[in-house]
Amino acid sequence: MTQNLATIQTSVESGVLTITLNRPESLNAFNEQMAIELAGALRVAERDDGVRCVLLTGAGRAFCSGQDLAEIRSRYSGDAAAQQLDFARHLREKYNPIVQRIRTIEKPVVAAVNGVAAGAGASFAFACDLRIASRSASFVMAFVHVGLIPDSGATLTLMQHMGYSKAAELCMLGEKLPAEEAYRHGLVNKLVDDTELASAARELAGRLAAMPTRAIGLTKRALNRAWTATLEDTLEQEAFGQDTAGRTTDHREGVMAFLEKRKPGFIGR
Ligand code: LHQ
Repeated sequence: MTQNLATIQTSVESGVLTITLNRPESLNAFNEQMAIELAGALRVAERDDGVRCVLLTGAGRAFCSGQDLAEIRSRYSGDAAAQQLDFARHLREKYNPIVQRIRTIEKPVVAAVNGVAAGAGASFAFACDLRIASRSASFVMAFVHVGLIPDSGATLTLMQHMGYSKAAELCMLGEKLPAEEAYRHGLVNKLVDDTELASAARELAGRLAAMPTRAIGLTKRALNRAWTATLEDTLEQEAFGQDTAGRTTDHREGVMAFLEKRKPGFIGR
């Protein structure tokens, strides 16, 4: 079932919710309407048991060019202090809820990076669990070129994926990072030819959607918490997660399938 909203397109197939950012004329620049629609789609994904993987991609030649700079042009006529306050609220209301939901939804979220991902558009891709990219894709920490700092979680997520040194280089110089190089640095999980991206992304997302969703969600929670936790906290988080995963039908199915030498049929519960 495909749904066309003003700025995004969504479709669900075999447990995969594909969200396509759909403002190709501005390289899928993120505006107020997209903030509402993307947050809404992620909310639905979180609640709907039929969705077992989310795939985020862009229409046309880009993934997302970040904040729609044309939309905020009018803000530059006011005084500097007022603009500062606006920026913080803008982030808290429009961007942060999306990044939070991508990171906390207990289902795998995959970015299919089909072209340039710039500014907050890159941050959205970094927030996803996995990134599959086409060879012509790229990442640009464009913030510095407009006198801003990286936002939407990128100061943490980029460093998690690449380490401080490379993250600092990309953020401070704002140079374009081609997908091939991103792949070599571990930022991109899988690199494919442009013509193969859509099918390879569908294949990867489909594979994830057929896996034990509860276990994957609890794994994601444990991985995210481990960043700021002590070993003691981590062991406790794993014990909690394992206790929950261990009570699922999918756990039982996985063990029985192994013992009976057959392929498991996971149902996501
Ligand atoms: C765009 C955009 C765009 C509008 C391309 N907006 N039209 C948070 C809090 C509050 C405020 C500020 O921001 C943030 C977070 C952020 O995301 S800050 C960073 C915002 N993004 C950028 O600074 C990136 C701006 N875009 C670019 O640097 C380039 O367009 C990239 C490197 C993405 C792609 O370059 P090209 O492949 O050479 O494409 P292009 O520049 O020719 O763009 C194609 C069209 O898309 C063009 O329109 P036109 O009518 O001339 O064809 C651009 O104006 C439009 N476009 N990005 N963010």
